[in-house]
Amino acid sequence: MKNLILPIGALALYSSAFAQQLPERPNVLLIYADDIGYGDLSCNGTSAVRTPNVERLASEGIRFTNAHCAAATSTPSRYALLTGEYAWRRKGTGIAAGNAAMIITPERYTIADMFKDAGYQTGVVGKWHLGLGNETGKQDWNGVVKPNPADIGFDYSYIMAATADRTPCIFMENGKGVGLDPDDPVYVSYTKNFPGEPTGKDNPELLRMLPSHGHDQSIVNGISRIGYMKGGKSALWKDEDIADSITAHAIRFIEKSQQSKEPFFLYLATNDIHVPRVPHKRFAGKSGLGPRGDALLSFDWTVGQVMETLKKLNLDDNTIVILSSDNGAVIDDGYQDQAVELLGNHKATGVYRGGKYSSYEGGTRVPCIIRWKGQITPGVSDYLVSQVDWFASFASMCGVNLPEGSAPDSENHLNSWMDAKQEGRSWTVEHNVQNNLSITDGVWKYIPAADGPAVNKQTNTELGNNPAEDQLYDLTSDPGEHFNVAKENPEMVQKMRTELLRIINSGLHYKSLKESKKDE
Ligand code: NG6
Ligand code: CA
Repeated sequence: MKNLILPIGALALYSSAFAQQLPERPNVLLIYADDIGYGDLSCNGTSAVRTPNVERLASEGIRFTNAHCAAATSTPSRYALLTGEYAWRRKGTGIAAGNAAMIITPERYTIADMFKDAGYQTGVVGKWHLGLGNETGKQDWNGVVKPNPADIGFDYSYIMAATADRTPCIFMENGKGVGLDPDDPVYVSYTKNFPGEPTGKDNPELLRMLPSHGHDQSIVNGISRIGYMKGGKSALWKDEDIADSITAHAIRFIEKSQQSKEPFFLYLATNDIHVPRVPHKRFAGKSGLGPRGDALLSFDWTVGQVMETLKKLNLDDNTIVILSSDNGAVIDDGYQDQAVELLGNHKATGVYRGGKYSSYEGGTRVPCIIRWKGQITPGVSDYLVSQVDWFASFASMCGVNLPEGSAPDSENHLNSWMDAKQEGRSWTVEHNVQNNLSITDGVWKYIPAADGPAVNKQTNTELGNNPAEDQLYDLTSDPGEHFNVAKENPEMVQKMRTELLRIINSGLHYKSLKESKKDE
């Protein structure tokens, strides 16, 4: 359908060179964590929690030490991953409410469309956070909400509309609420409460975990959320079962895909380790770091389960597994879950400064592993790579010609994904929660002077905003961005500024940042 709109069309042509190398198109399993920081996974060396399944994946593949998501929060990172376009080029791509309209409109050509054009079976399971339906706040959650992931290339979806801390607290399968009883319809509002419904603000006595900031509206499963909802009792998720449910549906998708000869692309977006962190009792209390550490164990379990499934189905050699995260680490993100108190020596962002929301490296430098048994030589890559490039890189692998105007920021770096010795990107733009941009070439990091608070006081995160001066860091000698060397290196500042402006202005759909900020 999109090919009608975009006349050039996507042709699933297989380049003869690649076809020679590969007997079959590989399956692609993308495991996308939520809020897991660079240092949270033990393969990266600074975690107080062992994540052995991820360690094994890393030892069998390439572990990237300089991989970036496109933004320091979820919605814009996911937008960029799926569209191949930096989210700051588009208004309305900031952290989405639970009742937001679908942010990626059906006429956009997405990475899922690309895989479909290559003949893949496509699926998304887990956290969505990219809006659903045509109009914000106007969804009928009791019917089929459209557009949904099926309209942007996913044959199958089993998703949480937004996040675990946002209403509606139900899973949606192919656009429809799962387990809803027609006699108990579900309603959602982000403006006012439904009469008679308790809230975290007014009824803290009903809560089993108190918010630390925000998160004081409707109560579901003894936890208050962002947003209001009522009804839908039979469909409400139990937080402690979310990881099991997501994992089971991911495994089912993989198993079912084997009934067809076509390969699969599965975007498996975990809820772990986003707040509220309420892992299953198998993990509760097991990490010593409280629910945040326990959620890491839960994430690792999910990784183990899907890896076991691949093995059992004899798909190891024919499946590319990628693992990464949507933004950097945050410790207290809104609930009193002891994450701060029990942190100890755990370094969630590794040596990197800032974290989720931030322009500093802790915001977007995330764990990243790719494994393809028999094809990728295990190793470590320190080269700069970005999630925004998965689109063009996999399109190249599949031999799909991208329609003109699609994936404008995505570059084909298939070689650097497949070979730790191959250099990656020249530059990548980092995007913080205030929509402030910075840029790195992997060695230098430039953060232009920009308005915004220095610190997110709620989460205690340094955001990197400094209206008074430019910042320049030498990441080789100072990966923690402690010494601003902008004044000593005016030429480098100028060079990076020029490059950043060139990238901004190269956008096909560029609106000035000021304009997009106004629209947010
Ligand atoms: C913030 C929430 C935070 C989290 C974040 C989105 C408050 C005070 N904080 O607004 O808890 O939900 O949005 O996280 O409400 S993300 O990983 O999905 O981007
Ligand atoms: Ca996130």
